[in-house]
Amino acid sequence: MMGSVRLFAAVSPPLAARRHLAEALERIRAADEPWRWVDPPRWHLTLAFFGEVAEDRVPSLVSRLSRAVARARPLALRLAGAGAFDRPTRARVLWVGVEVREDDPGLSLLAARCVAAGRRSGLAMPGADRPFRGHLTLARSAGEERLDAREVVTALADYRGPWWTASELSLMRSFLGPQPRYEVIRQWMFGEASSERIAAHRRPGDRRP
Ligand code: 2AM
Repeated sequence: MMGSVRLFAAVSPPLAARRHLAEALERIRAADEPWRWVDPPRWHLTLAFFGEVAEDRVPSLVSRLSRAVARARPLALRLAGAGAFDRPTRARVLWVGVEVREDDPGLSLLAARCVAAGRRSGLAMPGADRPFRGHLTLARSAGEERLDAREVVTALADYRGPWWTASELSLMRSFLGPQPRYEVIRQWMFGEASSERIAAHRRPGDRRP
């Protein structure tokens, strides 16, 4: 029987951005216990969620993604502001936003190309009909519970992290559990499909060797 893997494509904030945000969260976290907070090393910006991918579709997805990334150019990003899904009064997901310098459309363009890569590989692309909203998930409610996130969202509304240059896309595998675990399957530098390298056993946020 053929297996499947749960995959998504993401951009990982560098250590400086993680540290800055982790510091800003310290006060807030202590005050809000009902949230299940995501550990900073697992923080990422999802560009496309592929869902469960049958193993025989993975090679097609990998080669299409590598071509999509080859067309991307480095972008200046910072984490900024906050929000909640579905909405702050009844929230299941608490997130910080991402700001792209000079509203460079490159990030949403790359996200759209990743979604297209999934569709052309025959994937159903759950949820991809909604417009791309760049965000980094900070916390989730336990189960299906809806929480009042107004206080946290207000506390983070003016948050602005340090700028960084995003230049790498990761294809990540997700292992479900109380705290989902992620593994990097492939990484590509923007504009350099030929430099694809296999980087198993690394999580976003791990230091480079
Ligand atoms: P989230 O950050 O908003 O929770 C791995 O599950 C990643 O894929 C998460 O970052 C998650 O987004 C994202 N994702 C997008 N759509 C999803 C979906 N329909 N189901 C699960 N995860 C999804």
